[in-house]
Amino acid sequence: MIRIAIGQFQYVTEETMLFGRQLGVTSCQLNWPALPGDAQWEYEDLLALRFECEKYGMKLEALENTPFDWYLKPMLGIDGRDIQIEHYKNTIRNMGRAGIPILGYHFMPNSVWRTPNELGRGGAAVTAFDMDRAMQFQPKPDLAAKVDPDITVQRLMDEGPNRFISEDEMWSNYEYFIKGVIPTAEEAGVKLALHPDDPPVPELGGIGRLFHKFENFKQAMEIANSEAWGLDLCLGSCSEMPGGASSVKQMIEYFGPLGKILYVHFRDVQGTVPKFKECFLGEGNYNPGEVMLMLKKNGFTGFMSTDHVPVIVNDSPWQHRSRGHALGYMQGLMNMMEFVEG
Ligand SMILES: [Mn+2]
Repeated sequence: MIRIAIGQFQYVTEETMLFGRQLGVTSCQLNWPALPGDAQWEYEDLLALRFECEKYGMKLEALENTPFDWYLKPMLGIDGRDIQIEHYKNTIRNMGRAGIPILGYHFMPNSVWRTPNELGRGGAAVTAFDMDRAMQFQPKPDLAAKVDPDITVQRLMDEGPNRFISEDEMWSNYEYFIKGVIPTAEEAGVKLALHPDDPPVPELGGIGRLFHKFENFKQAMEIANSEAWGLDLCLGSCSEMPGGASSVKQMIEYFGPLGKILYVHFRDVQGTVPKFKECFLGEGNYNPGEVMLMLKKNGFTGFMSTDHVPVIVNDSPWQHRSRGHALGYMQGLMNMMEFVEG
């Protein structure tokens, strides 16, 4: 049964949980929850987190992203990756025991890139990406000019390969990582949900990117070859891909019937790579009603979460106002969908 979740927060607080409940939401998903540990999450902490959500009448649907540096070495394919993979497997096992069924992850060693915010509707601040403006952060061929000496990935690259990492190498890193962890996920009854690259381009900062086009998700699914492999289908990231709405539809029509869409980030952008900006639902590349209906018709039965949202005037740090709009928008579409033949 398709359902809506609140997401994009690290701590379970009464305010967050009541906000969700009062808006009629009974599912939640945390991003890199603030739990103890510097390499893996422990069973007792995960169980306590789940119980804390349930105390407020919220189902804990998924955790999205362990801290990035817990699996940076496998992503970069450098020494120490086997130890990190062992810790990651322990986290998966502990999640399974604690009854948390999905772990979201991405495979971007240097993470999400944005250029400075732009103005959206009515002057709302929205995040944006413009490859022209990002070029200055691309390393020179000899890596003499550093991207950012403070970021962990640059430090690891200096210690490790100290050179570009090609898309081919990233494929080999992905294969090593996913084949290392997925048997454990199967045993533990936990599914691993892959988030697309954001922005979806083949390379940034000297590091190849894999999940920027349809064919590559298909390839990853074939490499993993497992019931535990699936997608965190970020509609925003898919909409950023060349083709915009047609990329979103292609992903849903292929992976939906295969049961590979584990959950959905419901957001959109205006424009596609090399230049786009985020926006409110209903003014982006795709029609939200059409896409939600398409998810249903293609067999999707998971949860849909808010993702990044535009910054509305006088909003809170977690953007309650903007999230309230996105959640209400989605709920209205859910209601309308009941009147449409599946
Ligand atoms: Mn997303």
